[in-house]
Amino acid sequence: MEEKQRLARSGSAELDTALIALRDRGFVVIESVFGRERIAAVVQALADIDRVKPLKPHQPYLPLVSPLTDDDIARHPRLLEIVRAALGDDLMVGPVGLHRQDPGDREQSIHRDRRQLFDLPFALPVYAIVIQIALSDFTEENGATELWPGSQWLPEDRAGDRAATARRAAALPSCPLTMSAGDVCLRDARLWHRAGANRSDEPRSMLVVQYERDLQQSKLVRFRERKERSRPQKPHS
Ligand SMILES: O=C(O)CCC(=O)C(=O)O
Repeated sequence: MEEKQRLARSGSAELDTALIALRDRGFVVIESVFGRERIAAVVQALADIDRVKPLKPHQPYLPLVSPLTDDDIARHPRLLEIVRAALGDDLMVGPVGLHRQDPGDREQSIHRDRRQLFDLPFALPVYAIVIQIALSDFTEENGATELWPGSQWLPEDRAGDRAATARRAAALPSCPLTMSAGDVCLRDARLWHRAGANRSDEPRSMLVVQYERDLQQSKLVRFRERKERSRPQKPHS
């Protein structure tokens, strides 16, 4: 109901479409968020960092240097509008990271970045969103991420049982996340996905940023308030 109200209020066709796709398929692609020059500046910055200290293909924390720390990367207004509409305003943002599939890299195992919050027979709304900023074109040949649309709603396998996830995923349709450099994918962090095998001779790279509802903090604050109210008053001596 809350989400329907948000959709009705938003008044922007792009926002409405994005929220519906994020809810139903678990991901949405926004095209051409970044122009060629902006992507080239990011790629150059990564090459400069790499010369000083070689970057790992999966590097969750990149150094805090411009343009990686610039407002448009982790807090782009078009992306933030969607993230806020889906997660609310009480947000936490993670570091900017790098995911690279190098030539010859095999596909990953199918996984979720975040688990369902509870072991219940139904799923709760999205609580974390992963933003993938394509630094190169994503093709089936160079290892585009493979996604299982709708899998964000599926119950959990036992912790870490990726073989069980693979068996279930084999019976369900998947699609390659093909996109151009400068496009951005926002996906529910519970969506099943994996990096594809890179059969090309060029690396396939993206920046990754994660947003999530600040669930932990709001719980602690409410608990503290309740405790303080019920604490018995000490008699004055
Ligand atoms: O590189 C990709 O396409 C996905 C990477 C990923 O899912 C991961 O490393 O957790």
